[in-house]
Amino acid sequence: MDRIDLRSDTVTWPTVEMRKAMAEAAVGDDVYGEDPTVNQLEADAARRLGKEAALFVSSGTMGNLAAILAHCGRGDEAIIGDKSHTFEHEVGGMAALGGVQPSLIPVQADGTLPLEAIRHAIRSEDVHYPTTRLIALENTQGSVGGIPIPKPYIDVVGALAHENGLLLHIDGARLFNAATALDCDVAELVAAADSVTFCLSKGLCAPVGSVLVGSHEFIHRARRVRKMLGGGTRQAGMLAAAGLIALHEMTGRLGDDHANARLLAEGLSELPQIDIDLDRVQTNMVFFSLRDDAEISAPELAERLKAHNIWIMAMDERQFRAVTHYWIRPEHVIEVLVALQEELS
Ligand code: TLP
Repeated sequence: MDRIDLRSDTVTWPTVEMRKAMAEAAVGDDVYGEDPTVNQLEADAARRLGKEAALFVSSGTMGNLAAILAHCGRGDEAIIGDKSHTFEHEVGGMAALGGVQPSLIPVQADGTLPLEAIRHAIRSEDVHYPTTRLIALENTQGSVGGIPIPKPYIDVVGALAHENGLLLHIDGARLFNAATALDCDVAELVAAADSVTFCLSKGLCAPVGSVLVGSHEFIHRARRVRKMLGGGTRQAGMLAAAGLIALHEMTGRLGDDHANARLLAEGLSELPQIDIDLDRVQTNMVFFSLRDDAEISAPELAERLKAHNIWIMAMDERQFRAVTHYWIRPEHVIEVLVALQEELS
């Protein structure tokens, strides 16, 4: 990449191997189910996540939306975190396009939704009430710092869902980061879920795409929703070819990104103008803020860093988010720390 870009892991460029695989990909018409590379990606992704079937979609947003629309009908309710990406950053798609009402539960600092609050939110049968249909979790939970949600909690939420005739969806945009941090097999991690979305295009470096997994019957319905959303693509094998490399070769190296996030976090903790909670740095995200006495705002500092070829996200007047990924090496982290020290002194 041509800059040190820590704004997100979505900024990653495809690797050289991906570009080559894309150029050489075997293709067909995927709406007819005839693209061999897409079919391989879907089969491999389903197997890897321990589910029956998978659907290649153009984004994490589309995967979550297709899942919600395939699980829920209009007027149904989905129990979901108030700081979840699906609720906050997906343009209200579940309500706008699915007529699905979110029932919001506060996301805790550890990324979980309190079990008692979930229990309380499940509607009983009453002529006045909407029908609760779905519980949705996010793993890693981005808004609280990319915190991985462990299997025992997911299993309990899955059991709670199923005992009450509900379904469990996981927005696993960074699911492989969670599995890496928890040192847990990814299929075991999501065993309790009825559907899972994971992104190929974040830390895994593919240029486009996410995968939605679940039962054969669910994926059949989700495929129809994807078509309705205009997401039925033709020679998508060009994209799936990069996705296959993402799935098979890039998932194993995410620990490097986590180590770089830790390196950055520890360096930041030495800077007197910065506040950071090191315990919250568990995957590839580093949230930190300027102390009250720092004489510069976060957006101003982010702007100044561009002169050092460093891009970082100011979340508000004081807070930043930095996300490590394949294109960030330890020497880049050192460059960032030196530039910050220079700008803050
Ligand atoms: N997140 C992006 C932005 O949209 C905020 C980022 O830079 O982190 N689920 C989660 C947990 C996500 O973080 C994202 C993207 C999505 C879903 C949506 O994925 P895309 O961008 O592929 O639609």
